[in-house]
Formats: sequence, structure tokens, C-alpha cells
Amino acid sequence: MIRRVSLILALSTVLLAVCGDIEKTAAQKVPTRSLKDLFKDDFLIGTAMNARQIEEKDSAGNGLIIRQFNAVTPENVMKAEIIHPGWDKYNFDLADKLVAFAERNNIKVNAHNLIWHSQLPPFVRNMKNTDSVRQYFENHITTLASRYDGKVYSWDVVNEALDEDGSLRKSIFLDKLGDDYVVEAFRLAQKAAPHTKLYYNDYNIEQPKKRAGAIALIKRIQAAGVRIDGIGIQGHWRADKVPMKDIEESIQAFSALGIDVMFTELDLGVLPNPWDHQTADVSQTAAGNEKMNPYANGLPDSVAQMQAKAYKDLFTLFLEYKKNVTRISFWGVNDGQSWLNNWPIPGRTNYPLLFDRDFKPKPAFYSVIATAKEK
Ligand code: 9MR
Repeated sequence: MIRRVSLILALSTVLLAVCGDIEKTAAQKVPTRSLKDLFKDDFLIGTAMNARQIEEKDSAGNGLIIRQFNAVTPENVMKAEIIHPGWDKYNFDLADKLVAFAERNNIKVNAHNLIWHSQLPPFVRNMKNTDSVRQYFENHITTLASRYDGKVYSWDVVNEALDEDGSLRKSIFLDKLGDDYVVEAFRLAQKAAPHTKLYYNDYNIEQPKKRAGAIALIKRIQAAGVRIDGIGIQGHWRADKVPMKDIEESIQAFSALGIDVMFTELDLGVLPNPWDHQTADVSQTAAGNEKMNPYANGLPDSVAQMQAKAYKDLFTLFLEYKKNVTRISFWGVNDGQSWLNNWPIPGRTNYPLLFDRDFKPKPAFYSVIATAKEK
């Protein structure tokens, strides 16, 4: 009898020890500190939210958002194609849900976006008549900007209006409304949303030629006496090729214009690039093969460490310019939810963010928080 009891006791001790270890491992993997707290005196820390998260159907994702971030950008639900599918038809449902979620959790919303050549609803894409385009442009901006004024913190008023050489990109807006359309978009937004910050957002604007185009565009808006509060550098870079010097020069050049600088769609992909140029143009796609998807079975530690170092260098730079840099937003919550799994080659396994597919912090998370001063 005594022997049986001691056997049971011994077994329970072993069991307890094992469980304890499991608990300890799990605890080690759950971040105890949050990005938003660690950087609270420096800049806002944001993430893009997908539709499931906006509907609060992704409990792990929603929990992580509330814990780690104090700014959110809707990844898709406020794009024209979704929110304004017909001349008189608006779908405000998910945008309203996003605003309610953010308010409840003390999170700022950056609304994305008012004017973009891409993801336009078919009724706009096929418009031939200049007056109709002008009417759509005015209705769209005025309706959305006024509805969410005071409810969202900021708007990406115009998204991706520039080409790589710094000239205005060919689009239905440039074609029908002429090259003052960006100024006009900000003028309409300013009128409809006096309590909302107004931003220009684009990728590759850290590159010298495109940067010069962005500077000219901002000066043009300012010269017209129209308000622009900030510029978003999207930050879709490759982890092994982050253009640090261009980024630093851009922070300096844009803040010299008296506006806020933000990094609005940050992700550092680790997969091979099918081209020799970097872009975030969703219309450019390529075919894949196994060589182009080398980490389908997991991220090698060496690559995770390389990415962690790239994130560390970036955040060190952001902190150096914390007077000018007001928000850093990641483009997605975890690696599995990133658009980079399907672009430019569909069906790959990419690892661009701070949290892995199980929402666990990666080495990149720890290297980022290590740059923050303990508060
Ligand atoms: O991440 C977004 C993806 O889910 C959409 O399919 C795509 C097209 O709407 O847009 C992606 O987000 C883009 C953002 O709105 C603007 N900058 C580039 C982003 C990545 O393509």
C-alpha cells in the first residue's frame, strides 16, 4: 500500500514537473511586454486589420491587437471597391465595426484610403465621362471623410499617385481631372474632415527619384493653402535589402516640409524576388516554382536572425528620429495573414512580421523591443 502511494506520489511529481515546464515554455513564448507600452513616448505602433479581425472572429488575433497595438489600419474594408460599390451604394458596415472596436480598445484608426487608382469599383473603372468622374471623386471623398470625421484619427487621402520616376502615375483621375487632382482631393478632405489628420501614402518614396516627386507633390498642396499633415512611407522591403540610407534621408527631407513622417505598411519579406527591382504594385505578379518558395516547411534560424537584425536597425533609426516619426504600422498581425504569402507569386510561405503563424513572438519581436528604453 505504502509502496503504491509513494509510486503515485513520484509519478505526480514527474507529471507536475513536466507540466510546469510546458507552462514555462508557453510563458516564455507569450510576450510579457507590449510594443505599444514600450514605445508609448516615441511613436504609435499599428497593425493592419483584416475583415475577420474587424468582425472580431479571430480571437487570438484580436487579443494580440488589443495587447500590442494602439493604432490600426483597415487592410481592405475601406477601399473604394468595397465601401462604395455603386453610384449611390455604400457598405459602411465593416468600417463602422472597425471604428467601434478601436474606440472600445482605445486604439487610433488610420482610414485607408480615399483616392487610389487600384481596387476601384467597376462602375468607376469603366467611366468615360469627365463630369461623372469628377462627381464620383467629390461624392466619394465628401461622404466618407465627413462620416468618419472625429471617429477616425487620420485618412490616407491619396494612395500611390506617383510613378517610380517621381511623375504622376497614369490613372483615371490624372486622365480625367488633370494634374491638380491630388491637391483637390486634399481640399475636399480638409473641408469634410476638419478634425482628422490628412496624409499622403506611397511605397518606394524613400527612393531618391520618387522621393523628389513626393516632395514636389507636398509642396504643391502646401502652396495651394491646403492642409496636409503627414506622409506615409509604406515600408514593404526585403529583410536583406532594407535601404537604410534612403530611409534616413527621406525622414530628414519629409520632416523639413513641416509634416509628420510615418512608416505605414511595414513588412520585411524573406523570400526571393522574381525581379531585380522592389515594388509593392499589386498589379505586377509572377509565376512560381519550388526554388522561389524555399521555406515552405519553416523559417531557418539563420534567416530569422538576419530579419531580427534588420528590424533592430530600422527601429534604432526610427528612435533616433522619434521627434519626426509619429507612427510605425505593420502590414498584418501574423506571418500567416500577410499579403506577401500571395504576392508577387501566389501560394508561397513568407515570414515578414514580428509574430509567427501561431501568434508567437519571433526573434524579430525581441530585437525590436530590445531597442526600446525600459519605462
Ligand atoms: O494587403 C492588401 C491585400 O489584401 C489586397 O489584396 C491588396 C489589393 O487591395 O492590397 C493590399 O494592401 C496594399 C495597400 O492597400 C496599399 N499598399 C500596398 C499594399 C500591399 O499590396
